[in-house]
Amino acid sequence: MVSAGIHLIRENDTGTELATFNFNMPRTKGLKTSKSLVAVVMGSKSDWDTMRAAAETLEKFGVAHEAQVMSAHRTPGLATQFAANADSRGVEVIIAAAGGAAHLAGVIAAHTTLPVLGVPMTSALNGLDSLLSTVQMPGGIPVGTLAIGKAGATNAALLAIAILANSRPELKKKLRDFRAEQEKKIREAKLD
Ligand code: RP5
Repeated sequence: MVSAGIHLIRENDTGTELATFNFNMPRTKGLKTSKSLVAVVMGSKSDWDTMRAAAETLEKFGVAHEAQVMSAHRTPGLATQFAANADSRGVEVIIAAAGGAAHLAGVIAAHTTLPVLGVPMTSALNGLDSLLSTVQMPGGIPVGTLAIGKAGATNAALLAIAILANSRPELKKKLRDFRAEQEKKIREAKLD
């Protein structure tokens, strides 16, 4: 039996902290719902510097989310239990980040039919090992794999938002507005 606690990384006035909460009472961000629609998980607290880009993007769009540390290798029971319960808790998309022999996204995907978006972390091999470990899933259990590092973290959140936006017109509008603003900045970019 796995402990009922989960580890959460959360932001407060004094910075980032790692805390443990009851598994059935996830901390959420975003005001639209008390449930997390997106769960961001990562293999180590050392991944948070990169993965906070995913949380910040979800925050910007007002999407309720949670962030937790769990490892396919170091806490296999926790990862399995988390994945098996995510759907019934109301989570709709899982973002899973890991580095090195990066099995977390694949293990999570093995235990849920929710869409799982994998983000390879930079590593001793510049993230190439993480990328291949995450992306090369044998046919049958998909992991949608994003770019290595911060770009992947940001895009994983944007892709999660795009998935949620299919059934949420207000979110689709925010996504279109975001794209329009991004395009405007690039069109107006001035070089020295
Ligand atoms: C992976 O090993 C983690 O996802 C992290 O990217 C990497 C290194 O972890 P630490 O040794 O920093 O905890 O499981």
